[in-house]
Amino acid sequence: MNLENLVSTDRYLAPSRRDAVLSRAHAAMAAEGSVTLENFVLPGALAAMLEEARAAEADAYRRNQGYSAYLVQEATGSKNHPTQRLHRYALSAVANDRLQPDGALSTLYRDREFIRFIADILKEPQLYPLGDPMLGLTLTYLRDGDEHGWHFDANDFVVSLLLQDADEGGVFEFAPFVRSMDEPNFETVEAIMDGDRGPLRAIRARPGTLAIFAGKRSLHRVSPVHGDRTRIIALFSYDRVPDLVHDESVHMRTFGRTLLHT
Ligand SMILES: O=C(O)CCC(=O)C(=O)O
Ligand SMILES: [Fe+2]
Repeated sequence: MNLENLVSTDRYLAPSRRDAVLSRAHAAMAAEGSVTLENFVLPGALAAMLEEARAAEADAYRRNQGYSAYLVQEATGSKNHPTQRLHRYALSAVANDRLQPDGALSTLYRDREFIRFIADILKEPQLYPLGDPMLGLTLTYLRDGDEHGWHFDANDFVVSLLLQDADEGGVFEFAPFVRSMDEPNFETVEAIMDGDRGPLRAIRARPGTLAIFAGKRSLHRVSPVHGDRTRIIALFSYDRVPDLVHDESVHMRTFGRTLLHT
């Protein structure tokens, strides 16, 4: 299995297209912190990925809990402060150690030309797949009534690939660059948490869309899913250094198990 069998190289990666794709991506990243590439994955590969995701679903770890949108060390203020509020995470997740190492998802995640393309979109000199056997490539499932509440990401960026959309809801909503690392802009964040939709953009992606999102500065969520069809998305993590492995506490929180107790 090589990249030509997995993604639309004609549209995105061919030498005649690549430069134009990258300039559009750079403009979108600068304006909104987000790039979406529709029909990135070819229909046959998408079907194979979805089959793999469905096969792993029974093994998914379910969470239904309130979390702060912020990291623990960012907490400040009193009870109703944006850093103290809890937002509902009702979702199930599968780690890459439950997926086939030679399957379509893992093959794409590790493909050098694909990683080079992502690095070029992000203007990063080098990116590497994680050494983490659980958190490099994960799948998230949102069923009827589930949601992925408001948060900022700890990582600078994430690459996602929607495999199946929900009947209703499951929309990715975000406030582009609502904060910087110097200016937390709590007033706007609080207004959004209280229901102000003014600063928000929404992406209702179609399956096969690749999205690259810089989520550290942009508050975001996945709105509640309704209906029989589960929203299934693959999340690819990369880092600037090779072989990154996250702490046990992150494995425990995301999958309810550690590397030693799988
Ligand atoms: O499911 C999505 O579209 C986004 C997921 C997300 O925000 C995250 O995993 O941090
Ligand atoms: Fe996120």
